[in-house]
Parts: sequence; C-alpha cells; structure tokens
Amino acid sequence: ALAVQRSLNSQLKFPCLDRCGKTSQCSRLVSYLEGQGQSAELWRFPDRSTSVGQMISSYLSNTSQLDDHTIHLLFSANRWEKRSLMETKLKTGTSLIVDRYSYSGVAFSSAKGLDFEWCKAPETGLLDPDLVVFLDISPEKAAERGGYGGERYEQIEFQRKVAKNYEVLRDASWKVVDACQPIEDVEKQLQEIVLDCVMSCQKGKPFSHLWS
Ligand code: NYM
Repeated sequence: ALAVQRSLNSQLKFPCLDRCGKTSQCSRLVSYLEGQGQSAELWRFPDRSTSVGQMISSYLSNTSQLDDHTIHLLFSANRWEKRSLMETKLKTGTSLIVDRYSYSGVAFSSAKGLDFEWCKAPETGLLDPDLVVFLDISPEKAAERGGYGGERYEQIEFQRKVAKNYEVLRDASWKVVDACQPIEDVEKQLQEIVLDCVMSCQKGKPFSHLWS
C-alpha cells in the first residue's frame, strides 16, 4: 500500500547544532514558499504544545529530571503523535518545513552515551524527509551567538559530541549549508535548494520511511 501513496508535497528537515540560526531560517523559508504560491507550514520538534511536548519542555528547562532513555523515547513519541497529521498535510499538498526531526533525536541522545542503534530504533517507520538540510556551524562559533547556555545541552563539550554524531548520520543526500555566512546568503541558498525540492516532489513521489 505504501508504494502507491503519493507524497504530493515535500517535507524538509533541519537537524543542527543549537544556535545555528535554523529556527529563523525555517520561518523565512515558509514565507518564501508562500510568496511563490505554495502551501507551506512550519513545524518544529520538539512540539511543546502537546502533553508529551510539555514534559520535554520542562526537562529541557531543567524543571524536571528524567532518565536518558525515557526522555529519548518521549522525543520520539512526540514525533509519532504528529505522524498521521504530517501524512495528511503532505497528501493534501502542503509542504512542511520541519525544524529538527529524528536526526536531532539520535545525535543528542547518543551524545549522552546511549547506543546509537538503540536511539535510531524508535524512529523506524516515521516519514522519511524529501530533503535534509544541515546548517553547518562549529560548536565554538555557535557558542559565541547570543542566548547560548539557557537550556539543557547548550554546552560546548556536549555540542562537540552532537556534531560528531551528525557526521555519522549524514549521508550524501543531505544538503549542507554554511551557517556562518551572512543571514541573507544562507537564506538565498536555502530558497534555491528548497524550491527545487518542492517542485520535484509535486511530480508525485511515494512516501518512504526511516531509516531507508
Ligand atoms: N532535541 C531535539 C533532542 O535532544 N532530541 C530531539 O529529538 C529533538 C527534536 O532539544 N537542544 C534537543 C535539541 C535542542 C533541544 O530544540 C530543543 P530547539 O530546536 O532548541 O527548540
């Protein structure tokens, strides 16, 4: 059945280190796509609006403590609870710009020492993005940016480990954009890459699933 499902539109994922500028770039991208006459939505993981998302949010702000495995599974559950809506949106022709996804789940949790394959397992079967864009920034440069250090994980040593894990996850299909360029240059490059993907997905493309 999956082979006949068509992804009418595209979902594009941004896994990155903290403070790389992805959140503002993602929202600029949505405006850009809308300006091009496309239906597009900005999604973000964790989605802090659900009850699972609220547990994640209080963990990230250090208001609550959770076992590493438990929080990993909550991040994953937070994606699973949005999976069918994601599929519906795509089938009805809306492109989804997703600020973080399973790649962040694996990169961050395994940086704590959890087994890499164990971290990947609960993500199996979620929708595979049509495009993954990595906004590349060194942990050192990211740390120089404002607001760093407010939430759990925003420490340079930890981010170095996360960066290494993204390298392991990264394959040839990922588009890598240098996040240290001026914001407008990053924006321009993203627009080109993303519009290209949205156009090619409109021709109709079957859904695929992680980890393919
Ligand atoms: N994060 C995010 C995880 O540890 N696992 C996940 O599955 C996801 C989606 O949450 N430090 C971490 C990465 C970030 C933090 O993300 C919150 P953001 O993009 O800063 O709101």
